Amino acid sequence: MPTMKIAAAQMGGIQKDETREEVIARMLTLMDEAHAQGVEFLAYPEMTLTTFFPRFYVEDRADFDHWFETEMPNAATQPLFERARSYGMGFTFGYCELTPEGDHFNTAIIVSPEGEIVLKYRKTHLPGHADYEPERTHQHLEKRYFLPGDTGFGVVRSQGVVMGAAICNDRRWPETWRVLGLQGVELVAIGYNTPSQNNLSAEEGPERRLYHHELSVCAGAYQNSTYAIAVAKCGMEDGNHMIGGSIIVDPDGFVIARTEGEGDELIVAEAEFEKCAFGKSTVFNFAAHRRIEHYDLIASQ
Ligand code: CDT
Repeated sequence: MPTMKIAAAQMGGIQKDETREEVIARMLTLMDEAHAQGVEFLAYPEMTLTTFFPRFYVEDRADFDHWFETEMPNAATQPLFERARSYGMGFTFGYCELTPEGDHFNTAIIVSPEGEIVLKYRKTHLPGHADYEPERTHQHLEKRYFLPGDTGFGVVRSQGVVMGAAICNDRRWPETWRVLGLQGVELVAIGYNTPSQNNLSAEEGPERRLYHHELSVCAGAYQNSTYAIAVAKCGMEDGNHMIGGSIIVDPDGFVIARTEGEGDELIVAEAEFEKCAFGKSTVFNFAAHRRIEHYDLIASQ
């Protein structure tokens, strides 16, 4: 089993008027830094190329098509693919995808060190709402701008490791992790944009959201004996705050690297993938211990 340096490239806020080229320049700076530290796999956040626009309401959702990519790679992102290939580095990032059929998805891709897109994942669990809700202090309109993903949770063996992807809200759902775990996943990459402002409960806030984020990722990694990289776009974005707290978690559920700030920041960890085998062959040996005769409700409701 390979040992590999893996990293999270946390990104500070991407402002509304920031161009794709400006964002890619920031991503390249982090990639260069990663390469200098010997990183072989690098994860960027959900919706890396744009601001988190679901906080904004527009009547005609087509007015927001400019936030979406119609092809990948494209002229703006090509330099990222080329730099990674020159470094022999695999990577993953999230972006907004507009398909030739006119469908809109919140998407993440995993790219091999040869520059091939080896996995495409479209976000399954879309939080928020589809229409303007005046009682909210902050809108969260993912259900307006995206369709629920149609890919399901696939995995791919890349760089000798079974890799899978999830996006932001997916990390809070044990179903996400277990479907990946059942396919033997060893590395889950999760990008997120988690607003710290709360709309509906005075008790929620950045501290509690950070806690629930970390709780979800550590539990998912432990219960499926997999490494996880959870990487934020965070800090102030268009006057709104999003939590940081990017982490790399080992198959025992321990955080082995974490960011300190809320800006562009790289964290690196050494992943010893043979460590995934212990949990997968003992307490989380699914074939030996699961009792699927009692799990029907999970898939039927
Ligand atoms: N982008 C995204 O999915 N954000 C949601 C916000 C939910 S508020 C607790 C998330 O799950 O982080």
